[in-house]
Amino acid sequence: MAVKTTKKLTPQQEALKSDIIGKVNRHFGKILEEATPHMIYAACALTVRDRIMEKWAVSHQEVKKEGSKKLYYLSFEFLMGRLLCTNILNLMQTEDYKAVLEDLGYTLEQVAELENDAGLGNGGLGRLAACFIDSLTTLDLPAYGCTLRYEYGLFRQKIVDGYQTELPDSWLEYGNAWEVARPEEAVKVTFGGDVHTSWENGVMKISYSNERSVMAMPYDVPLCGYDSKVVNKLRLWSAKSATDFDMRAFNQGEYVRAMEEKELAEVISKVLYPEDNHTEGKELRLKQQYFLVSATLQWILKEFEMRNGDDWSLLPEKVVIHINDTHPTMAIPELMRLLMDEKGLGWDESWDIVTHVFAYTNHTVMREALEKWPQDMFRRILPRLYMILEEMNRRLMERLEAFYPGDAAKHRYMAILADNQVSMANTCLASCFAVNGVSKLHTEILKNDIFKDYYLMDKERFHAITNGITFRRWIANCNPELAKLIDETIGKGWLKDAEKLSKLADYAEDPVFQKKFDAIKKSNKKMVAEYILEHNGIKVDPDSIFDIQCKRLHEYKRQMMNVLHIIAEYNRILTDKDYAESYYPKTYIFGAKAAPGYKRAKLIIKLINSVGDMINNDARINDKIKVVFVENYGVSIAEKLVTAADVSEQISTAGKEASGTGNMKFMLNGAVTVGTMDGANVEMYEQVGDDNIYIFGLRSDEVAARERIPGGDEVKNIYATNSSLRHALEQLIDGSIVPENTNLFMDLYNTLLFGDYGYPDTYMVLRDFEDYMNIQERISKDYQDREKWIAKQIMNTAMSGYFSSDRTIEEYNDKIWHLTPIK
Ligand code: 26Q
Repeated sequence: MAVKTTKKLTPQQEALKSDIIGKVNRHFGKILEEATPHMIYAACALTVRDRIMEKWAVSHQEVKKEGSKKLYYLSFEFLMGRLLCTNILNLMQTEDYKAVLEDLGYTLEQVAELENDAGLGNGGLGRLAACFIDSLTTLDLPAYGCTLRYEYGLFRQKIVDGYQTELPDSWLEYGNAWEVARPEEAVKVTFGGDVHTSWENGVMKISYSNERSVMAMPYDVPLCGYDSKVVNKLRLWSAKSATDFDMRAFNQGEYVRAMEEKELAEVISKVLYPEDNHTEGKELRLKQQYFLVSATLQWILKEFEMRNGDDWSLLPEKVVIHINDTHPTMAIPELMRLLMDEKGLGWDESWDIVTHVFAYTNHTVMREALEKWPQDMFRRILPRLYMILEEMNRRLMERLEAFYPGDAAKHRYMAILADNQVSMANTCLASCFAVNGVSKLHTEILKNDIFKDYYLMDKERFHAITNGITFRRWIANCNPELAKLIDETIGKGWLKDAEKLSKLADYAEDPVFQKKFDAIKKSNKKMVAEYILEHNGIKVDPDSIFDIQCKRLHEYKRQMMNVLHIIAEYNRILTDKDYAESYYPKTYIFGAKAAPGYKRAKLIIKLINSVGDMINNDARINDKIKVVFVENYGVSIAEKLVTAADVSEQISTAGKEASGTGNMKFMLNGAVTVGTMDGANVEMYEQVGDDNIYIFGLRSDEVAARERIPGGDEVKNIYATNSSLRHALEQLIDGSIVPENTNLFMDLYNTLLFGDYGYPDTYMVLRDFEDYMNIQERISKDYQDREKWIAKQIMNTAMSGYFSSDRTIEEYNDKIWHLTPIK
């Protein structure tokens, strides 16, 4: 731990210090000298939580007094990462905590590192939800995030012999300092059984038999905004056996059976499904979905009733519910159920309310990610919801017949229920008052392609809202030196008004500013080099070009193209003397988790590691190329990597990456992007202009045209004419990379050249390769013109203001939510 400083504390800091010591005493029963670093962390977190709680009490009263409309953001993922530093920053107390901890012999960074990441998400979609809640709160908008309290978040990745292995992420093992349990607000969620209908005075009554119930127990994490008085919360629902609440089973002597049921019930919130951009019809996932949705809606209605009584027609004025991708779609039929079966409303009245309450965001156009459930499974687990979907579908068919008369094929693929499947996207499209894509290009694809026929029925409902990231985490916290330099150069306002960053453009060519900017990048690169040395045992040169691709591993993201290109560069260094002499050293850094069942993605991880072993240990290369795979990529590792990149790899097949948000994090921290015209890259290009981004490859319409034909001839021709690509491909299967197992990468070779269903090169890796190779060569050259390059980096930071999630949230609010900021 750090050496104690002797700086004098201010009275406020003295008070904070005794608060922290007080927590150590009272919470852990220890004196300061006996406290472990982890206790110091927890004590700090508890003092922060106290401060947020004080604000919360006030903010809560304001919302109540004003009767404000509220947003409930439903998401199966909230990838929060660590909370200590963001909370302290948002409370504007970073300097105080730093000083006090130093006085106690620690640094804030050391203490912050002791917090487990809350890894309750797979990737982009989950991290977006986390950025949104920060911006919502900072903009004083009343909002709740709602998700599951997974006991295990996204698995921990351990690389063994170059292969990914998965370990459980037991993030709650030391408890969670931020959450507050609310047992008094637990609700019951019911599954399965038989539904009985009867009529009483002309009103349909629903009853159940043989159903099973699970209790949903809420835990609240209060969240404060940056320099704001508002406190919002993230509500995490945890599954608890109903027998804990209802002791009947015990009285009947069924102790063991009761315990078995307890296990079965509590498994619901046990673990986050680790697939992203892919769905599989797993029963437990279906149960998770209903569990979150039903618990949340019961709570929403209870809160509404407390404030507004039972005039349910006011619900759309007071409540907006956002569905983060289709995963919480069951909220729609569940609200129908609650309004009809529990509150006694008729179908038409309920439908009128439901269709004014829900908004839906789509995050992917990948076919395998469009959620569909087998009808039998759905009916068995959620019989009443299924009945409601049947009626929704019947009425939908009438609407479709009116709009598209006689077009049975169209009705069928637009249906909620068809081909023995329940379509979640169609359920949303049939019910939500707003639908949006997450970048301009992505929204165009929704409107003109995958949701075209719904778009034509009601165009006004569709919105393009480009994603964003919170600048508080993604620069102020992760790159404090750069944030400080910006403060000194253009003043402080930019953290709340990101467009102000554009003033930095005036300094892009200023030698003094350039020098400072470059020194910060260099020092971040040194820090990452140390991290790599410690964790990978690989020595990398901070003066080399840091070229980074970190994101989930997926074929469409094309880590494969990156590796093939590295192999080609390596070959060329070995064979072309002039090239070798002029080659500017490069460090290629990867970070990626693969879904545990995605074999090919896992093989690509092995390939990256094997190529790394081959190159890093080849003396002939003379350390000119290093390839590093950073294990267990997640939010906290991203916070380091994004600050240290010279080149940011955003190379997905055009049309496939809905937006991307990692691209924005790198840009903000002054990396130059090499990318395709995909997702938000297109808008980054618009912001920085041709000189400050490296765009290559097929455009999305060109990709789409190629997807309509098998494309074998084109691929064969590339194979025949591009010898460096051909050579790299052959090395996949000739034992060059892993001599003891020649066949290891055969599947990768085959899928590129022959494809899975007669469509070779599904993701256009081969077809974009040459363009990629050329642009990489240009980057290496341009990097060496230091002044020009640093100017490009500065321009990237300067023009990134548009990608603040504050802007994104303002757009959602103007176009969709219509919330009023709390005074
Ligand atoms: C669904 C059903 C069953 C199991 C898993 C899933 C599932 C889980 C996660 C399906 C998809 C996801 C995640 C999708 C995702 O992260 N999409 C990304 O969203 C980002 C935020 O909008 C975009 O920037 C990315 O482009 C997009 O890939």
